Amino acid sequence: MIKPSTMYVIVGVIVGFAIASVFLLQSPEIQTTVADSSDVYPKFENPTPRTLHYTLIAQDAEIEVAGGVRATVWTYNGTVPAPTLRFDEGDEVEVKFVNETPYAHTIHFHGTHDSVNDGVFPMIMPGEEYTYHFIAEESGLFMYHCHAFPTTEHVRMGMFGAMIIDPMHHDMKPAREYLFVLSEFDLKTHLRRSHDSIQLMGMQTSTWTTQFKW
Ligand SMILES: [Cu+2]
Repeated sequence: MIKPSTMYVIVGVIVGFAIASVFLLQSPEIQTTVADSSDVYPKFENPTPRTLHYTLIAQDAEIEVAGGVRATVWTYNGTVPAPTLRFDEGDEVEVKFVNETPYAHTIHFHGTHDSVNDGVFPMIMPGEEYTYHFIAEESGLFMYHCHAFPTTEHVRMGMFGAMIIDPMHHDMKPAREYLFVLSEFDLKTHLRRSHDSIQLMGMQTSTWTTQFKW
């Protein structure tokens, strides 16, 4: 049984919140407006956009992930994570992609791109080249990665990196800047390479897990 004094407090709090809510909703400072996409991702004109050319090469590699421990990985340009790409908002970007591996790969750039430059399709087959074009927008820090299927496998094998698109207007410049690209190699994972292959979206692919040697 709730004591009458407790009940007064509960009712008082409820009534207080109700009155406060009515006043807050009427406050002109918090009137909502209709947002469109440019409010969420403001875009600014770059008066001097550059045209930037990059080459990323899909390469199988073996890298040292800890003292004396080496892992077989799939890479862009031989490193995990892949090279960091950096542009200014509004720059025109051209990325030539060369696939030197025995598997189909792509480069999927996060952000908004038309389908032929978004790197989900088409698959770039072994020995093929493909050039992606896009305007660097919206500003922000993004991931790029292989989107060949199964995508999680290609990312886990090492095909990912960071892409920074600097905004045209910096309200405040950083005193120092650090970029962390986090990933994990689990040394306790059983060394295994499955030769079972699976059919996925009409493509033949093999199942790999990261292999270690030490
Ligand atoms: Cu891939």
